[in-house]
Amino acid sequence: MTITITAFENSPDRGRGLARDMRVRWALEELGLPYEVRLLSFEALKRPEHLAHQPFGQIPSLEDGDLVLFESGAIVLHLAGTHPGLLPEDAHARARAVAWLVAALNTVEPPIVECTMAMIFEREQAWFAARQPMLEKRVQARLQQLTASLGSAEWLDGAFSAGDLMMVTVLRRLVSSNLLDAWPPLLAYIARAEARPAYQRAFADQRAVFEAASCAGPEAPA
Ligand code: GTB
Repeated sequence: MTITITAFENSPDRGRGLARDMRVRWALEELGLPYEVRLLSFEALKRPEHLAHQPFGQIPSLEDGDLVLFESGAIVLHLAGTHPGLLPEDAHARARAVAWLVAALNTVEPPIVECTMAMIFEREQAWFAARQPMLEKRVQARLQQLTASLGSAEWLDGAFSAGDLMMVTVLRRLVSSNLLDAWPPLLAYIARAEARPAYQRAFADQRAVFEAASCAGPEAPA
């Protein structure tokens, strides 16, 4: 039975692959699994049919046979746990790869989201100038620690894994800021990941949704 995922019909990221369906698309491509995409409007996200699949009214969700799943981390772990290619066979190496995936979502993504959301939505607030340096400092602390962990290695722990996949999608949220500029090893790490054929296919597929929507009607809000 074909796997189905959900994604924005009209993504606010304008085809830059920053929405969280990208990590699921990329995992599916790495694993060589065919899939279909159900595109949803913002209104459709909040309808009972979708809330039955994703209780917070968000994308992505996944249908895989009888299984309906939400949360991009749980979805990538499910796919990586049921098909070979994104988690090592060795139990300890597998546990460490899972740790990197959880670290991406739980330790690295929160300060990045807080900082980038402030840049996008809070710039006009009176307190923005006072608060932003603190938010950027928190992001830089994580980037410094991640750079130290990566060292001169290609990937975070041996072969490319679901941990790297998740970490790169999290770091990519910073690409339109200058916050990665001080960390050339992380820029190279992201570039290595983006060069993977599976990433390229996933990126092109989500980009095609944006291009089709741009041809079809008015531009989505930035
Ligand atoms: N923890 C959940 C997961 O990992 O699956 C979070 C899912 C989530 O935040 N989904 C967002 C969503 O559906 C889309 S990805 N939002 C609609 C809503 O909450 O009503 C977040 C996102 C959106 C836009 C950009 N962008 O424009 O750059 C980047 C990321």
